Amino acid sequence: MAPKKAKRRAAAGEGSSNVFSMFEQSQIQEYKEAFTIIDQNRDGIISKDDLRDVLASMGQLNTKNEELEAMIKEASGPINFTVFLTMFGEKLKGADPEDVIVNAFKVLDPEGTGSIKKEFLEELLTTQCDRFTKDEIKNMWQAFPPDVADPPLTHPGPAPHAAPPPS
Ligand SMILES: [Ca+2]
Repeated sequence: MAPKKAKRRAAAGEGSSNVFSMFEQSQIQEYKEAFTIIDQNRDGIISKDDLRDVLASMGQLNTKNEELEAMIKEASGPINFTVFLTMFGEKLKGADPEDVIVNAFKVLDPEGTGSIKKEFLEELLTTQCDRFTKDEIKNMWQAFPPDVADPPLTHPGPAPHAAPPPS
């Protein structure tokens, strides 16, 4: 972690310090949907309990407390939507993206198998809160094609295609 970097970011962001200005409206909508899925009790804050409930609702009942805490500790305070978006914004700017991606990955891979099943992700997205429609799922896989090999989605380390998004 690099608190100094975060401060510099805030200073450099003069005039564009609003995190919402970093994203397209459509991206914000997508993050909002993800946030709503994770915020199980709909109080506008993602807590450890929310994460645990998301996983429990998928039948993953044995997520370690430390793993949940590691996720929550990514933020400096309560994770409301703005903080959630800021976390993604900072990652997109290149600050510690690997750690965050790996941590997010671990939440979706609680057994530490090193892969996320396409079916698991689909089930999560279509059964929770603001459910994805079949079309939305289709669009998602078009945007982020799952590996056709088994296991479908893996984290082998920095991926060659992990280029920064065009700005
Ligand atoms: Ca909540």
